[in-house]
Amino acid sequence: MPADAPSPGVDLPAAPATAAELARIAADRATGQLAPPAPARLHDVVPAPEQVRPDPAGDFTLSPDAAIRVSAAARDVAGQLADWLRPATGFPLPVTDSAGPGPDGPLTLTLSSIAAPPAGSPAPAPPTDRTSAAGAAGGDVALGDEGYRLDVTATGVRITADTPAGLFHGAQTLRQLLPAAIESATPVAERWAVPGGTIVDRPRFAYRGAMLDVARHFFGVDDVLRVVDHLARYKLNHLHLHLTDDQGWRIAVDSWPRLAEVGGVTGVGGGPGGWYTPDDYRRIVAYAARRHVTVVPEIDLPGHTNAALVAYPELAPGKTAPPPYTGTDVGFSYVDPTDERTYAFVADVFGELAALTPGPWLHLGGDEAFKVPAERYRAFVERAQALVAATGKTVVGWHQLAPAAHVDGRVLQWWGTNGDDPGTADAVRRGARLILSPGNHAYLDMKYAPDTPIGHDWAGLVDVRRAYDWDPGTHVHGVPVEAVLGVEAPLWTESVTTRAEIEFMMFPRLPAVAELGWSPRSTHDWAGFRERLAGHGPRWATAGITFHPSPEIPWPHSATAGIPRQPAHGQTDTVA
Ligand code: TNX
Repeated sequence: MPADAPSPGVDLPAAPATAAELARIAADRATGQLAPPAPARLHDVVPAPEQVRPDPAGDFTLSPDAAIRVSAAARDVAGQLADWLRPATGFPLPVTDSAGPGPDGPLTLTLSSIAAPPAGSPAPAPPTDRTSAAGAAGGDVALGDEGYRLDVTATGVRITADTPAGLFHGAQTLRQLLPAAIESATPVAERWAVPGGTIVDRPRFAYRGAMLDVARHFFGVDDVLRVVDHLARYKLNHLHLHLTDDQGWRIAVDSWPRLAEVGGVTGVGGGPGGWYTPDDYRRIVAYAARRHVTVVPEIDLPGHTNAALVAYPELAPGKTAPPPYTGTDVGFSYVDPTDERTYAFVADVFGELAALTPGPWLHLGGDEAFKVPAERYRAFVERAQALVAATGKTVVGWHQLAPAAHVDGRVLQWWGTNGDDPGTADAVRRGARLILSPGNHAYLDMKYAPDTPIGHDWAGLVDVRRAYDWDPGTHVHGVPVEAVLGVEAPLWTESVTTRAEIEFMMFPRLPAVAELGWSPRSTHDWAGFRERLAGHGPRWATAGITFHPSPEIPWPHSATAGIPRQPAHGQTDTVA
């Protein structure tokens, strides 16, 4: 089979009754049909690391008496690593202080926050340079805020980084280098081998995120925490929560209590809705922070505000409450830009949100306010930007904010489908930075294929190749890579109602976008990516993560006959 031919994938049900059923069946079939995975190779990591130097003589096997030895600053990451490894191995994996007495034997995992090569180990040869001049200089690179170095030798594994975030990313890489059975929640008899060699790794972009729309359909705290775990696996470091929209207001605001109490009880399709209390929100923020993920809360203004108007008719242009909205149209609602009460509301809401949010960003929306004339819109968002800036946070907004005056640090989230966008390029010239979320590549709510049972197709179909094959550094004409803060994959939830459906739309596209955000451009290679990604299917299946068994990916499988398939991107659906 040529490298790019569609692979016989995992069986899909002929006619799924519901999307939830499809997701469940996909997960079951994936578990049943995936062949025992091949051992991980050092190059198999997603997102692709900056430098990889395999050393077959350095393979390491984790044994029952292994301990994780750490410096004080690395304790929390070590605790999380132990939590990932204990269930499947059944090993105790004590976390011990590297400064104190204790075993320093061959079966020790060491996390250290000091960027130095392992004591007593031979100086490693320069890693293969897959990317940059840094590698050619001998792998002696500054690891920065999020980078790490992973050394696997026959006698141990060491992760070094300058920061806990770097150690955490290194620990996630180590997790991927163990057999897929490491994802099991119960002990498995397995040889816990890690391929030998050295990885030196740093992100290409500082901002790597995903968005969850909790407004169209509400998702409880536990669902959000699980999404944080998904992000963290792939080194994404921002979770954007779309907290408000026409169909529901999802965050309690003390000074305007009806927003949640009245505006929060609806959702698309007439569901019960829901909202986060300040403690719920703090729980999400704290859980994310421990995984080095920053929460970016969005209050969408001036449009997408029907739920707020139901709660507070004084904010409505006609001063009468509209009926609650549970459909999926956009662009009809807006807060009254001519009333001073509206600006008090904006200041109060962002003031409370800023106080709850340790991260630097507040997202003020700005999209699809079709009923507000251009000049009024501009004046409104300029005041709203100033009110956000007055909280001490940095303004983020959809790229419709582009015509407004620049405020210090302003970031625009670009969701266009055509990179020819002079208005956005002009805003960048005036100082804005961009988060890239092109609808026809990064939108996780687009269907994979015509028969995907949930999702939209207004931006086209987004299969895995389309999610992967674009370059955030050159995507918008006239925007230099230096102005690109990073990438984000948004998941709008008009048609997404369950945790399984969230995962079905995220996997396997989320890792594709994650790789664009993290990996150096020189590693970009669809043929290699689909091979590396294939090995993650058994991991997700073992972890109970629902995924779309995309026919573009050569999943390990045992059954090859009689499997209905969809055409891969640019391919026919015949088997070579
Ligand atoms: C456009 S993308 C929207 C959302 C919808 C989405 C559906 C953006 C900033 N606005 O209101 O949910 O399309 O794909």
